[in-house]
Amino acid sequence: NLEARQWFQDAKFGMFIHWGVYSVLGDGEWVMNNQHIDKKNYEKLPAFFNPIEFNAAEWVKTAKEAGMKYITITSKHHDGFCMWDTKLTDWNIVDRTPYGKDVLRQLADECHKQGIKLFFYYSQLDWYQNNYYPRGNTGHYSGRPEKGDWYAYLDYMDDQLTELLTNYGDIAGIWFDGWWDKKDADWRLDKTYSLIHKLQPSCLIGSNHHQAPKPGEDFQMFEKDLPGHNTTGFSGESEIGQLPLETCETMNHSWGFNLQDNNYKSTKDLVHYLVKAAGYNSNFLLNVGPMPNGKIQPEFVKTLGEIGKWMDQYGET
Ligand code: FUL
Repeated sequence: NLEARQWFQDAKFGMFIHWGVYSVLGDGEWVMNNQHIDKKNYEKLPAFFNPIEFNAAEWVKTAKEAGMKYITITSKHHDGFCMWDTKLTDWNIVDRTPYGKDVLRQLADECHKQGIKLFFYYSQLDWYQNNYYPRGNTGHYSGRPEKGDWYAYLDYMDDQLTELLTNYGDIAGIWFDGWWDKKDADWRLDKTYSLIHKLQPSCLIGSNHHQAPKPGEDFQMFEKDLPGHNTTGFSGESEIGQLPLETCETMNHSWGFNLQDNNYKSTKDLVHYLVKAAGYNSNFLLNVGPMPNGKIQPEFVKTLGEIGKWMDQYGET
């Protein structure tokens, strides 16, 4: 959808949100894999996830005041835990946590109310579902059985995307991640992508597969690098295509909440990056990893406020 791509092309600045039951441990969103936690032990985590201080209106306000035009939030990260009221698994926030509420619903309602666009990050890689089999390069400590039905997993994914694109109003895009875990698998991307465009024609599709754009995609992203650069080692195969561009970056060194990561980038550095990204004709998706209580940490809120002041003065509206 050309109009949607044009909007994205001009959006410039967005807020990335990594939030899930992993936030409880304060050790990033890869903690299940990095600490070799199996499913049985990881299943204890949702009981501790009770973000009673979560206030969607506040998050949206923080993003808008920073000059951001869209929000991209993890609906499901690699741990497979679903942050919405999915009917396809009980491995979700409503069925497993004391909080018991659908946070994507609250955020979607608030985004529509305050007039900011919402994207869903969706991890194709899944360390929880047994049908994510054969396994790829990660998730080998999960204690899952050595069997599973790959096409049943792909159906599960399509059915979840159908929920996300049916029950939450207009969704500006799906931000896929995790394809790289199994580069040689039959991901059936054509089927999934056309399903998305059928459900919501203006929903943009992007994938963090670190390659040239694939058919059906609407924008191209670069992880922690400006388009055409490869300081991280992720982007060696990321040939720049013809689509609108986006680069994502963290405010410290972590995506998910990390208790000990105090390596905060300065307001000046982040503004520089935003301007540089714009010079590459690319949007800048700047990440926050909210805490398990539902708040965005004060260090981030402060910096975002300062960026907002700069945007008020020098940014386009
Ligand atoms: C990566 C993921 O593995 C990270 O956890 C994070 O979500 C980042 C934005 O993309 O590929």
